[in-house]
Amino acid sequence: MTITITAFERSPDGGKGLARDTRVRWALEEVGQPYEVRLVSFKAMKDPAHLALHPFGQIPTYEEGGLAIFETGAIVFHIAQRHAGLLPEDENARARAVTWMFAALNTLEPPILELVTARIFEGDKPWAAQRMPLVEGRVRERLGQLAPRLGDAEWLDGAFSAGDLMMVSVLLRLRASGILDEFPNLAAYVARGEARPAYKRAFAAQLAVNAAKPPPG
Ligand SMILES: N[C@@H](CCC(=O)N[C@@H](CS)C(=O)NCC(=O)O)C(=O)O
Repeated sequence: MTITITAFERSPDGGKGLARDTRVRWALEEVGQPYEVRLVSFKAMKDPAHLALHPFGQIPTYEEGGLAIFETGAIVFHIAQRHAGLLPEDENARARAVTWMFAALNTLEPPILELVTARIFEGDKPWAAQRMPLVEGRVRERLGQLAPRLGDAEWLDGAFSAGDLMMVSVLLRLRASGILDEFPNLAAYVARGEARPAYKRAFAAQLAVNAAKPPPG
């Protein structure tokens, strides 16, 4: 059955790989599943046809036969459950890998997104300078907890898993802030993720869509 995902027709990041279709592409590359991509404009994302797939009018979505789902956590989990390569066989290890997926999305991503919003969309507000240390502090607190847990390990819990895929994807959003580099083992962890051939293929695929296009105006 053909897998079709949606992605930005023109990503606001111009192809830096930060749009969330990249993590879905990465998961599909890790498990060796071919996929098709339907590109959608910002306008089309709010049209009824797309809203039927994604009630919040966002990307990515995932369609396969009669199945249509959204939310990258659910999509990557679905891919990982259905195909070997992203979740361990051992039940307990599997539960721990899923735990790291949730930790990435529920515990790390919210303060990181808050920082991205503060830097990109609120930087010109009169209160921005006063608020920024608070927002950065919340990110540093989480990274300061994650870093000793990872320690010198290659991945968060044994072999690379969907938990690492999600954690690396979330941490990548921090790179522009410089904060990731304050935690050398986390920066190295992210670099290991980016060095995976499957990530490189996913990155190249989204870049091919965006490279030649100006960001949406
Ligand atoms: N929690 C959702 C977030 C999806 C999301 O924020 N998608 C962004 C692109 S990375 C989007 O579509 N933004 C456009 C919009 O919200 O109008 C997920 O993980 O899939």
